[in-house]
Amino acid sequence: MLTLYDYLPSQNAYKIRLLLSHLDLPCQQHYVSIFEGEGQRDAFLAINPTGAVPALRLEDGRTLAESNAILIYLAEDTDYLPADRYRRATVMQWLFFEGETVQSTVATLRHWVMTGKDRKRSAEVLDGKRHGSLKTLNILNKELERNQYLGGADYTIADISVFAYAHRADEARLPLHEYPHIQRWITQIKAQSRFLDTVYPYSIDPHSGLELP
Ligand SMILES: N[C@@H](CCC(=O)N[C@@H](CS)C(=O)NCC(=O)O)C(=O)O
Repeated sequence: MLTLYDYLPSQNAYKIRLLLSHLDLPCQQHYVSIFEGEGQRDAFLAINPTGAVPALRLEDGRTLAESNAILIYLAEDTDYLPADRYRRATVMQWLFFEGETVQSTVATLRHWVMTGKDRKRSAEVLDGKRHGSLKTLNILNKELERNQYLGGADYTIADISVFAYAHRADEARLPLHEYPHIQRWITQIKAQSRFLDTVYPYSIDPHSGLELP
């Protein structure tokens, strides 16, 4: 069976849980207490050299890290990753956007706000993150005005990836309600078969107020 190295409040890990749910694939979970430094121990660094979740252990023992790489692996030969060369590249386009832009803006700001770390950051740093987050939401809103889903007419792992943090942007004190096309897209994703609605707040982990090691 597959093993997901997981931390429940992680929306990067939620991406994998959501795809596994759509695919109805069984998987065992191994929880990693990232704020207590468990990710930095040798045993986990052997699985993911960055020390971050999610990571996946395949049935044959090989391991894989980076949420978007795991999505690509699991989605191969399914409707969630198109075979067509151009359409596949547009899925990658949005996966790279997610990894580079969504994670460093909306996801980071949400983490800080939800764990109280925003109070330890300077106004200048917070303003920068907020500005970057609003720019990210604007890009997504415009794209979703043009297209039903990211890059086209079909729901793919590009949507799963970006959805993970984008649909929780209000938890970063961002005005998600001001983006009508993102709202429409969220509603459509929530209506997908075997959608997984369970999201965990950082507050379930008493250690989440610590800075990551
Ligand atoms: N780019 C990575 C980011 C993973 C990441 O930042 N994971 C967080 C939880 S959401 C983590 O485990 N952080 C612990 C650390 O970086 O030490 C991905 O997409 O998987």
